[in-house]
Amino acid sequence: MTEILDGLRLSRLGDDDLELLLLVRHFELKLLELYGRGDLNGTTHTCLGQEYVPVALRPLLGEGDHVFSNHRGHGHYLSRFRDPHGLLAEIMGREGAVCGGVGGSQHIHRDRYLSTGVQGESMPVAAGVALHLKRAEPGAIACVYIGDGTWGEGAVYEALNLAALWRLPLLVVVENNGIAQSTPTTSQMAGTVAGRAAAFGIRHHLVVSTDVNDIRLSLEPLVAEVREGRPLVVEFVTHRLGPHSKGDDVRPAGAVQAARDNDWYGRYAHDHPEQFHRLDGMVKAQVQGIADEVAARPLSRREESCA
Ligand SMILES: Cc1ncc(C[n+]2csc(CCOP(=O)(O)OP(=O)(O)O)c2C)c(N)n1
Ligand SMILES: [Mg+2]
Repeated sequence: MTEILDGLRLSRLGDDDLELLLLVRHFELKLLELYGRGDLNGTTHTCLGQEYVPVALRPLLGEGDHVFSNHRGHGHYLSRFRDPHGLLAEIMGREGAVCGGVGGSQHIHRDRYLSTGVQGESMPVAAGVALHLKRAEPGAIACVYIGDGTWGEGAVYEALNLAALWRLPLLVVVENNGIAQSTPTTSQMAGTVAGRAAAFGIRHHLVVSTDVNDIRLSLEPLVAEVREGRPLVVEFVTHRLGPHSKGDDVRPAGAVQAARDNDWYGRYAHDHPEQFHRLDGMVKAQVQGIADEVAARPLSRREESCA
């Protein structure tokens, strides 16, 4: 999936959306910097290049909906809560951490948001929650983010089977960045995501655009139908701009260049320079301030409970 996504001009976003996109971008860049300096423990997977996916979905998901995220989940969390302080404190193990500092980058629980680093694990859980919502809170949905590589997990198919059979309000968002750690999708996936969804009679919608406004327009009616019990797989053709986690990028230079060419960040700067430059420096400085402030906090304590 290295071809150019869309050569079109990106439409202008409201300041609020652009600020959120930039927040996720600078948050992730800051994390790589902190890891590079040895200021963080454990691991992290950034969503650099993929920020627009949860930002586009943000207004389509309400507080009553559940979101299940994965190992590459910072953008999912920030799009839902706009809480860079709590997330960074969680990753740095500082006071004010969302889960008392025991979840780290990949395992966050807050209200109706849950992430896991175990690939595929969230699919049956999301299907179960969708069943509960269908019975107890009709109109609410469970949204689960998975990668292309996660389609190698059997649990995905058990969940799809029940979602179709029981007409569950389940929205599966696939961030197909063409690679799973170091394995290109073409080397591990027979057939297509669309074909696999079709095998269960589940609708599939392909998104190749990186234009947040366009994506929202196309998804709005489809998500409304999910609320009525029509499960849906939405597959984003996207690009992982950074390494799999921190320094482990084994892709050929051409693949990395294709990701850069498609990156919304440079394209938006080109298409809307005044707005971009007005907000980009501001958000970058905000993230720097947040990092300084959180790093100066005392260590989190285990008794700080998960929200
Ligand atoms: C069950 C399981 N197997 C292996 C891993 C190690 N692992 C973490 S991320 C990853 C690749 C995931 O690829 P994909 O689903 O395409 O998501 P992406 O990283 O590209 O966002 C692997 C193999 C894991 N976390 N869980
Ligand atoms: Mg992938």
